[in-house]
Amino acid sequence: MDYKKLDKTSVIEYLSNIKKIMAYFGSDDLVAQEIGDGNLNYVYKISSVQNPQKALIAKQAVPYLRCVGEEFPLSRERMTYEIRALQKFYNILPSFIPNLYHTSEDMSLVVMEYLGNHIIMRKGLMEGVKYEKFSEHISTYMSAMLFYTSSLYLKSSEKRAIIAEFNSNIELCKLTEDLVFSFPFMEHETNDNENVKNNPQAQKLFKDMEFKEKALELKYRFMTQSDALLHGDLHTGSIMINESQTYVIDPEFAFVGPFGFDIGALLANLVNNYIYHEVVTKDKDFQEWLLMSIKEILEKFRDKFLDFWTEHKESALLVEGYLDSETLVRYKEKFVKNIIKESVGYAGVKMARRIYGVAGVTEIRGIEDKELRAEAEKIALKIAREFVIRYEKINSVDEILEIVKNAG
Ligand code: ADP
Ligand code: SR1
Ligand code: MG
Repeated sequence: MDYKKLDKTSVIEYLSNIKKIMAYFGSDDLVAQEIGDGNLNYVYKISSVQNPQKALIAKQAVPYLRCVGEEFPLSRERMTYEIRALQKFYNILPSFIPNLYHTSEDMSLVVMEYLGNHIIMRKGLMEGVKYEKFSEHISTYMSAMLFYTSSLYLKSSEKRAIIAEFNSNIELCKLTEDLVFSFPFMEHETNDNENVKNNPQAQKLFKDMEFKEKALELKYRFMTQSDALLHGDLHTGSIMINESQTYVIDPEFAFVGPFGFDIGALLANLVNNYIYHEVVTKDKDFQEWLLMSIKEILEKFRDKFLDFWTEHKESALLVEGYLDSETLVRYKEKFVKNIIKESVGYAGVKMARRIYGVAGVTEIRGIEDKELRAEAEKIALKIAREFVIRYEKINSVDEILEIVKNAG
C-alpha cells in the first residue's frame, strides 16, 4: 500500500482491514483519538465503543517534524528504525516493550499494545510519585540491552550486522548531532531565542570554550563509537510506568553508539526532575528519593552488566583463556567504570541542551514564573557544566550525587 497520512477516521478504515486487529476488537465499533504529545509523530488511541478499556495504539510518522511543521522535512523512514528497534528490544526483554500487533514500513506505522494502566514517567515524577521498582527495572533494561547488543556478547559478524541494520538511521542521528551537541551552545535560529536574547547566562554558555571543547569530544564519540544498540532518546518521556511495571517506548533514534549515551540521557532527566523539586515544589523528601534512585540505578547497572559478562565468556572481543582471571576481573571493572564516566559526560550535554535548545523539558522550560525558571536554569547549567568538564575523572557514584547536591 502506498503511504497515506492517516487521521482519526482513516486510521479506523485502515485497521479494519487487518485481521489480527479485528480479531482483537471482534465486532465492536471503534473510535480513534489523537493523543500524541511528542515532537515527531502522530499517535492514535483506537478504542472499542462498547468496552473502552479495550484499546490499541497506532503510531504513524509523517514526512516532517511534527512540532515544527511541514517546513521542517524529516524522512518518515524513522519509523522503520523504530519498528526494528522495538522488535530487537522485545526479543531481548519482552516484559519492557509493548506488544506489537501490526507494522508497516510503507505506511510508516506501528500498532501496539495500549499501556492504559501506565503514565509517562515525567508526569509521575513531577507529581512526586515514587516508583519503588524503577531502579531495579531500568537497570535490568539498560544492562541487558547494552550488553546483549555489544561486542562483549555478539560474534563479530553479528555485531557488524546490527550496525548495518541500524546505522543508516542517518537523519535522526544528525538531529541529535545538531540539536543535542551543537545548536544549543551557540547562537542559532532553532533555539528558544526569547530566552537567549539579553540573557547573560546564555551568552556565558555560548562563550564557554572549556565546556564546548568537552561537548565536542562527546559528540565525536557519539558519531564514531559503535558500542551497542541504543534507544537513542531515553528520557523520562520515553518511559511509561506504574508501581509494578516499566515500559520503554519510542526508540526511533535507535543506532549503534556509545555505551554511556542512554544512561546519560536517563541521568540527565532524573537530575532535571530533582531541580524542578528544588525550585518549585521544594519537596526535599522526593529529592532524596531521586538521589537514592540514581545511586541504585548506576550501581545495579554495573552489577548486572558484570553478571551478564561473567555468564558469557566468549564474544567478538574475548577468547576464553586470553587473560588470566585476575587481569580479566580488573579489565571488566575498569570497562564498566568507564561506561559510568562516559554517561556522566552525556548527562551533562543532555541537561545543557534542554536549557536554550529547541526541545526543552517541562520541568524547566515549563516553569511559568520567570525568576524561578532562571534559577532552575542556573542550577541545571552548573550541574551540566561540572558533569561535562569532570566526567573522565568521576570515580564513584557518590561523586555524581555530590555534584547534584552542591549545585542548589
Ligand atoms: P513521538 O515519537 O512523537 O515522541 P511517542 O512515542 O513518545 O511519540 O508517543 C507520544 C505519546 O503517546 C506518549 O507520550 C504517550 O502519552 C502516548 N503513547 C505512545 N505509545 C503509547 C502506548 N503504547 N500506550 C499508551 N500511550 C502511548
Ligand atoms: C525537534 S526534535 C527534538 C527532540 O525530540 C526528541 O524527543 C529528541 O530528544 C530530539 O532531540
Ligand atoms: Mg517521544
